[in-house]
Amino acid sequence: MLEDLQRLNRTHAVPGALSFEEGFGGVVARLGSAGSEAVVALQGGQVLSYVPAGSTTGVLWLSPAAKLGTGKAVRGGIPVCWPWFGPHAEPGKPAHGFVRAAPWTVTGAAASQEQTQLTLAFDATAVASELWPYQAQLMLTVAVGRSLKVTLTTANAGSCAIPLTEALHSYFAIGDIAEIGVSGLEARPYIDQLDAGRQKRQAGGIHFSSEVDRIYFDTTDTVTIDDPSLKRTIGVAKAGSRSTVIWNPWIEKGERLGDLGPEGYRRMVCVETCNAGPDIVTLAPGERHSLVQEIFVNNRA
Ligand code: TA6
Repeated sequence: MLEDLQRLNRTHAVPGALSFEEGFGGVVARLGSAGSEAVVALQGGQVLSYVPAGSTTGVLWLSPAAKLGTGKAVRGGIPVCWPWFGPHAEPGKPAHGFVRAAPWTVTGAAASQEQTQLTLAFDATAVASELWPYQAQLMLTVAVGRSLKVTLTTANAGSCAIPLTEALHSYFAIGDIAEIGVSGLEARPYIDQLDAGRQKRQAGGIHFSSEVDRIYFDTTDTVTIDDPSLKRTIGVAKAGSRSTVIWNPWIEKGERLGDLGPEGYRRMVCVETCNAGPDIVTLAPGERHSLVQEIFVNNRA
């Protein structure tokens, strides 16, 4: 690992803006700009933390059991779900695709007055055909500054059209799930994953008193988390996305997952920028598509 770190810092480090270090048992990039800071794991291209300037509390929730190199995705931060969202119809294929626990490569870094940017890549041109019979190049750009902007770009490098579902599966840190409200999806249709996939329509804002697992579709809306106990709102804007998933496991599933920590379900909510459910992206040969999530935080006095 030391050699990797030395090579990465020699090749891509930007003094005062980007460096590579050991973290959570693996290699992570630490990037900052104007008082904001993010940590990104090379495993999975996964943003693990984001602390905006002026905040003391991180915006992203991370499991207390977070550890890289276990062969499993780290719970928390922003897992990359690609090239399919959720469970796969074929047995043996991993839920949420096959890149969120895989090694990614650093391909670029840049720093300006306004932001610091890191680019990672995953070569999906030689995946075992029984797992995924297509060819693509995947790029992830993380830009930290006044906001955190994550862009996942898929380029079809093969000769067949690629059907794609995907997500930036973001876990947000909150004071108490029972006190927050999520707005921006009023009157939108959604698939209720906890009610046999029945299609329903959102009435008013979203509040939590049990497990919630919903794919809102046909929506390009910005979603806002209002957190009275942490005295802040978190805005989740997006582009290249027609679906948003809202998820909290609540008590029973939270305990079953086993890596949320004591009462962990109370401290997190997922607002996921996706193309999922009926919102399938079909990428023609040579075509590229970007899924973008931008996170803003407003702290109240
Ligand atoms: O995005 C919500 C969801 O699909 C839930 O159904 C739950 O499975 C969650 O993702 C976490 O999935 P994971 O495979 O990371 O445990």
